Amino acid sequence: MNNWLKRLAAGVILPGILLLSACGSAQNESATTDGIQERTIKAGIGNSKMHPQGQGMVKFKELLEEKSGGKMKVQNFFDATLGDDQKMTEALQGGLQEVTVPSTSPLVGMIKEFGIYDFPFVFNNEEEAYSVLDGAIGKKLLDKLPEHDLVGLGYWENGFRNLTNSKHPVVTADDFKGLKIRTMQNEVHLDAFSKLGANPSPMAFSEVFTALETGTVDGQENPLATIQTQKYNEVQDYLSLTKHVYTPFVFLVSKKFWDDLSEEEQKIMSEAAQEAGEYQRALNRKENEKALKYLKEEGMKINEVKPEEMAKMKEVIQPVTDKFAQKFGPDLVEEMMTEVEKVRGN
Ligand code: KDG
Repeated sequence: MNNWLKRLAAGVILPGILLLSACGSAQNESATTDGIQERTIKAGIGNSKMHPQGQGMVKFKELLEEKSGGKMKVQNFFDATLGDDQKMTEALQGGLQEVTVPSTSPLVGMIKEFGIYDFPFVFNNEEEAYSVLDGAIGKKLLDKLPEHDLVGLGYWENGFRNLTNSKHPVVTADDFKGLKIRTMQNEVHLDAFSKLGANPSPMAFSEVFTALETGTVDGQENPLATIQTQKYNEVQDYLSLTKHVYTPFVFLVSKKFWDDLSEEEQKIMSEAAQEAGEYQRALNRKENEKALKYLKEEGMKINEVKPEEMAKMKEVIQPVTDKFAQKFGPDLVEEMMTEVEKVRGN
């Protein structure tokens, strides 16, 4: 090849080849991740990475990164490093954070109807809760989120809550009397524990361990996996399996962020939240069983609560439930109870 031809090859043909191959790879990419942009999602929760909720977030990250061909990246923050449930929810509303998965309970000040999930002793098992959460009622409440600058992609599981304390086993309704108990920031929980004769004190999740350690409160209530991962057993002797209420988590996305996503991005984000949620719920059920065994081995004094004693506790609390049913919407409560009865086959 003479010099002229060599120069032509280097100056025209080679860049041409490079350009063509660059187009080719751009086309390949757009064939798989069309309409997906590079994005970084800040996601925060109060629980630790080891908690089933933390593991659910790890799964969500994996799934979204895979579905977006690595373009949508998730940065997970655990242990309330971005703040507690309420603070992170406000950060989503302001567009400062993209995802959080709080308990529904602290959101009741914003959407009062979420309070129906806080009624004690409504669900007997997870299946009953799922039928309400994953059905028409759950959706109706998620549909209220956008008017608060939030989008809900479904419910994950916090689970059945049990009481721990440093004073004595809680076997009967009377045993609550005089106990200083930390509750979530939720009016149903506050009134229910007051009705049982306890002294409830609302507090953000990240403050609970210190409050138990310093004796500011005598006890708290949470699902078993949380009691284990937060190491409450180190500062609490008694664990009573009261299973007094089932708390859902709700997967929240900032609406400001959501509205900026393409349809395809919204679709894969919904799918990732849903699939990670199924994984999280299954893991949660398994880990709660393991946690019970662990807490026993660690020396907590654990007691079951007989069904007739639970029924008595429910009876004491009933005026609270009735009062809030009026506030949250009697028809909605009725609809929830009908759904539960249907699952029970009644
Ligand atoms: O990550 C979730 C926690 O922030 C919180 O919702 C846990 O149930 C909880 C509590 O007691 O505050």
